[in-house]
Amino acid sequence: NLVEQSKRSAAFAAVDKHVGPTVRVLGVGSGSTVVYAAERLLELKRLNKLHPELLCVPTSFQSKQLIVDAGLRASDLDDLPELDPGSGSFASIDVTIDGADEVDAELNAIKGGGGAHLREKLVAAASRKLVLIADYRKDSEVLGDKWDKGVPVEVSPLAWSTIKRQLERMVPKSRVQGVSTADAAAAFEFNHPIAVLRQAVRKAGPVVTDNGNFILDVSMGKIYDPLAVEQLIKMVPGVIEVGIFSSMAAEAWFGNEDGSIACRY
Ligand code: DER
Repeated sequence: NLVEQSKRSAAFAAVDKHVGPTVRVLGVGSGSTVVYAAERLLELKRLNKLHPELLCVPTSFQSKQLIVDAGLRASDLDDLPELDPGSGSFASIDVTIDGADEVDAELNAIKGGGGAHLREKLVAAASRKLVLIADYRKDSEVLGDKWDKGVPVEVSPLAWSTIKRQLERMVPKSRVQGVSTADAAAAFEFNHPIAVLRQAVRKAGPVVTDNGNFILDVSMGKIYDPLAVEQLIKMVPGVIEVGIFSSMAAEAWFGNEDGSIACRY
């Protein structure tokens, strides 16, 4: 169908552009779009177009399965040396290819629809370059405009209901140094965010992430200042990671409805 075809087009284009014989360490994201990236990696491997010693860094149990099923070698993030010792960068991964739930005009992204955003952000942060791949439904101007399931927030199960209450009291106009609240711009749309504990479908009770935590999906409408919101949420005690990736992606590849491919960078 159109959506799956557009995921596949974006995934193939991004892998072909970024994963060649010189890539030694590749971060592999999670979700359904990355499945097509793994399909392309398997093809390239068969064509001997990959580095013979290519190491792939997973971002979830699912991602690890994709790597193994593609006949590639998986490595843990903390087993890897830094690529450019002595430089400003601490990167240990050449490039990471990952999906997204929504990408705005400045390449900020909402991630975590698949519940993998903690390890995805760790791997992305350790990468020289993060490349997002998505179907046309994710191609947006402002976060929260197309993705209406809220911002995924991984939280400690110990205090999830307290954290829920705190997140629902977040104020759109947080006081900016020296600027009165009245003049501060709104960081997000809703006056009263709604935080919902993500329930599992094929298991009774809440979703438990690969890391043993819960997820609160926080609906706050349009997100005008992703970095401010990411910081605001991250400061709440017990929040482990926020599914807002502010200014982390270098490129985003979208499969369009008409079969064409667009790359935002
Ligand atoms: O959970 C995640 O972060 C995934 O990357 C998600 O954002 C994209 O999943 P999809 O490719 O199945 O839409």
